[in-house]
Amino acid sequence: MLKKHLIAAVVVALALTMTHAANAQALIDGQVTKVDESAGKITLKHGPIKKFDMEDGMTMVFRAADTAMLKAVKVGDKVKFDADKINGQFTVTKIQKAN
Ligand SMILES: [Cu+2]
Repeated sequence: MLKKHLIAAVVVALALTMTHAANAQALIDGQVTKVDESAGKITLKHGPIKKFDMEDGMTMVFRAADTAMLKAVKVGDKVKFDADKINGQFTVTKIQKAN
């Protein structure tokens, strides 16, 4: 009984750790080159994004999932971000300043 619980706890802890690591790895390196708050868009120079078949880095415009994101960053900031294709548009779903 006790052993069973212990194993369950270890499995949960391991799963949480793996989820956390996967999330951290999913973030893409980028640098802000333009912010257009009124249009809800941000231009990012980014590294490779495998899920979009972008093997090389490039500079491109993304829609911001939430305009509040655009207030948190400024031109020149190095960032880590995540993006998804939403309604056919590349959309930043998460962005944070890189250290
Ligand atoms: Cu791109």
